[in-house]
Amino acid sequence: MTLCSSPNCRWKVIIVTKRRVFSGMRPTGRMHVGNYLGAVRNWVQMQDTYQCIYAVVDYHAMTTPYEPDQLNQETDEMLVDLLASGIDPEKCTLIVQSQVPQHSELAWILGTITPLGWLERVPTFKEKSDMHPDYLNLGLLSYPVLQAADIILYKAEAVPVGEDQRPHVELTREIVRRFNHMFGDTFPEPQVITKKETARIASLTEPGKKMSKSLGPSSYIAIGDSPEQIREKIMKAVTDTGPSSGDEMSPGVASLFLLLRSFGAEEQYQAFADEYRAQTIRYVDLKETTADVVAQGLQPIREKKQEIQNNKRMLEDALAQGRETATALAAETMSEVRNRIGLYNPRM
Ligand code: AQP
Repeated sequence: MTLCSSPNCRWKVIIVTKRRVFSGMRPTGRMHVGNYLGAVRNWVQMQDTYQCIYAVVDYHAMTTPYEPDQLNQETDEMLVDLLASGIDPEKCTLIVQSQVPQHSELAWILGTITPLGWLERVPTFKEKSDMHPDYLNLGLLSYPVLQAADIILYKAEAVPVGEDQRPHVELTREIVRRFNHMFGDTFPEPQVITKKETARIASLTEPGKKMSKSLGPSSYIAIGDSPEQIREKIMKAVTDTGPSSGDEMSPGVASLFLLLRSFGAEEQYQAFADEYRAQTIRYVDLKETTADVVAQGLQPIREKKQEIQNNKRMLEDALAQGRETATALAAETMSEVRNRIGLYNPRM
């Protein structure tokens, strides 16, 4: 709260600033229902109450094997998927990470204060290096440092993500504490925001693992999949992976129930839950109903995708605006950072 600056005025002026939010999506394949339910649906809701900056994080996509032409294409597709899912450039700032050069500038600086041991214990480093043993690179190890830079470049206070990203945001908080301790209070410690029920959607083919672009198209439902593709994938989904312990559902069955509840009506979910308890459930029926509700739930997104693909001008305008807004915010932060850490400034 502040007082009005006019001499005879006794009005108090309340300046309310929206809390800032950042989150990103790797353009490594089609956006799937794991990305959508775990993160993007939250992003869409937050647009009305927060100042949101959302990014397609193409530098992150370069840490695992990729083809240059494909990266360009995937970035474009991911932008279309985000807009189709409800990301509205009138309400948020939408960018491609590599178009705002301060992301990598700040990442370098943060890299100089991040102990190696912090990075070596990040679970995704181990997972991705096991997945691509011939593609071990420094970028993969320092991925969480770039992610920290992405978030704090905008002094974001909240990061809406799926459960798998929690350790990365925790590391960002550690880096922030270290930076603030070494150079003075500069950045807020960002909070993770997850939707508990949908924070981890399982793979259709390996339900012990999370749904992931890199596990291949049969393991996930892309938000642009046709009803036929959705049906085929769900009918093939793994339901029982060995005997379940006591009353606990197997991960595959639990995953179908989660999709049913996320896209269908509560009564449909309850009816199958009753059958499951009564041990009269037929998984083929559960799969058919789940396939129907997922296909119906994604229909508006499929239609919007088509609309955006026919009007790429709208996407270009949104990105130009997003880049301008983000670059201005980033420049402000970097000017402060450069001063704090003692980089050469001839005017001092
Ligand atoms: N299975 C999931 N359940 C819930 N949330 C998920 N997210 C990803 N998978 C699930 C969330 O989606 C956001 C964007 O993720 P990303 O593409 O940047 O990276 P990721 O987590 O590595 O996603 P993928 O699909 O597994 O990609 P690849 O195969 O390229 O590594 C994040 O908020 C994430 O939590």
